[in-house]
Amino acid sequence: EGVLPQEYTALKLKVVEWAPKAAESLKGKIPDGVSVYLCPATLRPETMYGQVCCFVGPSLSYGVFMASEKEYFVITERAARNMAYQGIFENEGVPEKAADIVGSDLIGTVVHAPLSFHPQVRVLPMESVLATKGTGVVTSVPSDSPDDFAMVTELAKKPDFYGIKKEWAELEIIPIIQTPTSDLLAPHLVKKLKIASPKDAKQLQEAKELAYKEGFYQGIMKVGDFKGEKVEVAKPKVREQLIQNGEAFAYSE
Ligand code: A2H
Repeated sequence: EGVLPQEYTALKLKVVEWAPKAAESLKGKIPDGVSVYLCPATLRPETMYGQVCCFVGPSLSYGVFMASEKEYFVITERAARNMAYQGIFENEGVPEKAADIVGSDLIGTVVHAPLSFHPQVRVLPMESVLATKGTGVVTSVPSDSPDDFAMVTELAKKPDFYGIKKEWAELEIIPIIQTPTSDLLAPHLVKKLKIASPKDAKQLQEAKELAYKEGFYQGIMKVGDFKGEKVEVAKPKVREQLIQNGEAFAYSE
């Protein structure tokens, strides 16, 4: 972990339909009229137009925490403690947990992804999601994140192995940011560095650094309300818009 706090944008992906296992395990634990959200932490709010799915660690433990009377968040216990400390929850003190749920039971759940060209996306597995970072939930933007592109490619290749439907991992990847190299920077870099799977950690790290630098310093928005503006300029504006709309909140660690 670095010395400076990381300022994330935590997105609110509202659950539209629980996967059967999640529905079973949560039965009777969520009061009627409550909206439940998966809350991925991101450093790239300006890419949210390109969300195609939402990753959880299949073997990670999550809780369903009460943010307010009407809104519950699916996040790790660790993130819930941090959020409580940061005053994100309505109640003070120890966060109230309505239920426990393992990541694998969430796979297949349909969520609403704010700003995305694909308003409804599925929860899918990613082994490399860390319990020790962010909320343990990661929204997937394969156009601009090499990790995300490598993972959705892997999921579409072996849907049976991962216990998912192939089409859940095959939503169209739409260009969001134009850079001097490409308007689909992550797929471009994954191919160029010959990354064959999410296990190619070393090349993925390199791709991630290249994509982040080029996207941030040389990227131009191709879509959305800030189309034509530099990423550097658009990033805080998209973030503010999401927060104003109640679709995201500031989270740091
Ligand atoms: B980013 P940093 Cl388009 N485990 O969001 C693994 N990865 C996690 C995580 C966890 N528990 N929590 C967050 N992340 C990912 C978008 C994105 C991201 C794009 C491009 C690059 C990128 C869409 N996924 O991150 O270690 C989240 O993915 C590359 C740095 O705190 C989050 O932002 O610097 C980023 O890692 C936070 O990484």
